Amino acid sequence: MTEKTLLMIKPDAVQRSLIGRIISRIEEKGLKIIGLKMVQLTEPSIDQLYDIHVSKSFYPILKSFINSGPVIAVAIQGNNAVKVVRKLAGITNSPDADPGTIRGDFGLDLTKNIVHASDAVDRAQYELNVFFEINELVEYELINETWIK
Ligand code: 3AN
Repeated sequence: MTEKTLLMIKPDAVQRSLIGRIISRIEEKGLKIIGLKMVQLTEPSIDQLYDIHVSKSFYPILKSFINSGPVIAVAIQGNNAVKVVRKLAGITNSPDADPGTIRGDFGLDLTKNIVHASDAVDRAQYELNVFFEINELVEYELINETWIK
């Protein structure tokens, strides 16, 4: 089923010049990028993005890390996009993430774990709304779409 999801490239990956390599993995998989922007998130928007974590003990560290520099928001569409992008990202704790995944290949830390990926369709919609106006998500066809699904 076609879904939309959000991948956020975190400040560590931006500073380490990994933006292009991470976006390439999305494109290579056959997923479609329907929105893309660099943002320095405000503190209220970090709280909005991570509303389910604001009361957790690790939240101050997470918030300060996300606030430490710009991030890239990537809006993605494709078959089972939520699950597929989570698999491409790898599991949360980078040292445990499998080689071949973004975190497994590029990360060594739990907080500085390179990317965030939405974990459900409704959550993706919520998180996309943190970054994008509805009219900033672009409807278009890729010429190779019929070869992918
Ligand atoms: P994911 O991004 O894989 O869905 P979540 O939503 O459980 O992971 O956690 C959001 C972010 O919070 C993680 N990407 C990680 O940076 C941070 N985080 C999660 N658990 C911890 C923890 N126990 N200690 C420090 N940071 C954490």
